[in-house]
Amino acid sequence: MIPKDHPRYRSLVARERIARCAREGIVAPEGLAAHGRGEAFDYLLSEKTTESAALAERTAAAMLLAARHAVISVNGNTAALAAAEIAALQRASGADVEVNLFHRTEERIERINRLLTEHGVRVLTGTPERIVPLSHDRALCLREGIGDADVVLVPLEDGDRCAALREMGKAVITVDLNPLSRTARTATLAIVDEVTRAIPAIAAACASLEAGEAEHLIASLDNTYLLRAAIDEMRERLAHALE
Ligand code: PTJ
Repeated sequence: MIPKDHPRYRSLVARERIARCAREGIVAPEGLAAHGRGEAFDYLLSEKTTESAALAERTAAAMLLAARHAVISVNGNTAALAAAEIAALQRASGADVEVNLFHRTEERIERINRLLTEHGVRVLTGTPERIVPLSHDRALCLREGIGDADVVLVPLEDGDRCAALREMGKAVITVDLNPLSRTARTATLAIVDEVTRAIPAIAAACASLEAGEAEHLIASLDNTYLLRAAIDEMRERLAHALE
């Protein structure tokens, strides 16, 4: 039992959840390493949503709402940390949700589908096909889901699939605490924020975008500017770390 007044309460709760979901076969063992990398970068952001991340989150909401067909692609780490938040974002944005895994097994797909459903997500299911131009199993997706989408939100992604989805002409939004990752640099829009802060912020923005704001956000989207801003925030934090 983690005491509520522990200074690292939120982080310890997230760790506990990721570890439990790894034992239950929802999170891949490799997902534990990915989580640790995320934690390190979050430290450099003081574990807070920056101004540039908040702008990216509003832009993501605009893109999801303007899409012909938006799909949220969920992996093991995202399901473990943010199942309820994904359900709320689905309600706010009308996006479809599909499970897509790097370390794919049918058993993990089923477990993640079940966890998401228990939290109120309507998960697309069907027969996956090799549609994304990749040599590994991330090529597998649903023709009527990611296959048909024009906008795909891929939190905690690996760079390969992000690039392949872009090659297919899709707009890709990612949530990745590492602004240097291939995913962040290849995405149409990278949100450098922790997934449990980012997903609710996108959902809140879906409900609060004002008339004309969505068009403006989409027209002025500049991913390189957003990544530079995130790196600047981290550099500032390091420069003043011991003051
Ligand atoms: O469930 P699977 O089989 O699809 O596998 C999922 C993982 C995460 C193992 C797989 O996609 C993977 O290997 O991802 P990478 O290449 O390690 O990339 C994950 C990125 O997410 C890294 O850049 C991390 O910094 C970042 N990250 C980790 N935890 C969080 C995060 N970003 C936001 N919020 C987090 N909680």
